[in-house]
Amino acid sequence: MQINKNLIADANQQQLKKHQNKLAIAAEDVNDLETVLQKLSTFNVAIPSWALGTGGTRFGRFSGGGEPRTLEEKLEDVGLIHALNRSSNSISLHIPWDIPDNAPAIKSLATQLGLHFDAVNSNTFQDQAGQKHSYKFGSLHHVDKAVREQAVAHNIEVIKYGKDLGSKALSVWLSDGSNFPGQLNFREAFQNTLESLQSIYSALPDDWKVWVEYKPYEPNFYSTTIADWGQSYLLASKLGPKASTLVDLGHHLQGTNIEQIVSILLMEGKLAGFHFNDSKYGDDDLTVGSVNPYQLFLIFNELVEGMDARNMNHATDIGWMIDASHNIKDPIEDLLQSVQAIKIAYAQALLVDKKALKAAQQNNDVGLAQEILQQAYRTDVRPLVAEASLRTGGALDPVGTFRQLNVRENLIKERGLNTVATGL
Ligand SMILES: [Mn+2]
Repeated sequence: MQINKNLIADANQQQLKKHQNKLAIAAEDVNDLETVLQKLSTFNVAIPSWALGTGGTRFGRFSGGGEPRTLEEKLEDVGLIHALNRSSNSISLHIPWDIPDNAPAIKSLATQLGLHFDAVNSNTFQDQAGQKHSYKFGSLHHVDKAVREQAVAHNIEVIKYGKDLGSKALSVWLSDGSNFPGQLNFREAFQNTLESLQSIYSALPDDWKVWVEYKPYEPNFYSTTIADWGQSYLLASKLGPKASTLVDLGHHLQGTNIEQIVSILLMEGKLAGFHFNDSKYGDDDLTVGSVNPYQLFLIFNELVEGMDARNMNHATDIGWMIDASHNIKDPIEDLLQSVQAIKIAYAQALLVDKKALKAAQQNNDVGLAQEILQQAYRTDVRPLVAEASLRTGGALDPVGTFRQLNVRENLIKERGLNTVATGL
């Protein structure tokens, strides 16, 4: 299913007058409106293939209707999201959940929908049917070389799938760790992981990157072999220039200052990219901006400041991706909300008066520094985000238009009520 562009234009027309009034008011507070709109127009966030079906927990899964049954239908769903927000022009595949059996056909469908392929993700946290060795006690860090070699071979196979589709990065998240004190020798586990990653690194094409993701706990509850940004950074540094650290917002202990981590990684040129989500307690994978939008803004403030300091292109020099999947919302609506929240935080960060903030910092004017940040955060930038979407052919209100056009009802008609997407 694809959305007829005229339907989006009609929906926009109904809201246009109100939007223009709001934009005129918002524009009064923005110094360089065109630059902000241009940056918002080019900003895209990749959609993970596993977020298009309803997520589950270990207690159960409640599938929604009209879920994509195949990789082709997942691409169609990303196409729907992109048609509505014009900010989701790529998909990140998870192997083996979404193996492209016919790469040229999949690639051509993506092109037709205006999409390309973001990083490919390997999976050595589950055993696959017919696999010789089990990952019960880990993969790249395993005490048995044969298991490590199998996990390395899987990652190299994932690179091959990615090459066929035009991806440029391999994203590695390991669940490797230990559940009980004494189970592991930490140094050996780290060294084994490094050696395995070195084998994968040497198989990377010249123009590829490898992104090393970290996570403090779960599924292992005593130690994780790549537990935090320090361990990821150490691995990425030892591997070489094609390796860097991937930050998933949900992969931190409560209270961690993620914006500071982002700032330092950017300074070192080692921030690969982002997995956006939100959380209240742990790796909750909630809709971006649903629990703590101020933290998201503070992170974007560091991202914009740090990228500008290195003359980086906001839209393309970092991998932006959503990594969320929840079990009670419509997945498309959830993803539309997430991308909107990201664009709102980005727009607010663009509005921060950086010169004034710098001066306040130099003068140790703590109160003024806070005022400057919160001035930007408390600005209603939604008309700016809407205008950027409008100018690129998207909907003024992607979530509202998704509902108004009965997209999910149409998907259910087409695919049926009891469909289940592959993945988590
Ligand atoms: Mn992640």
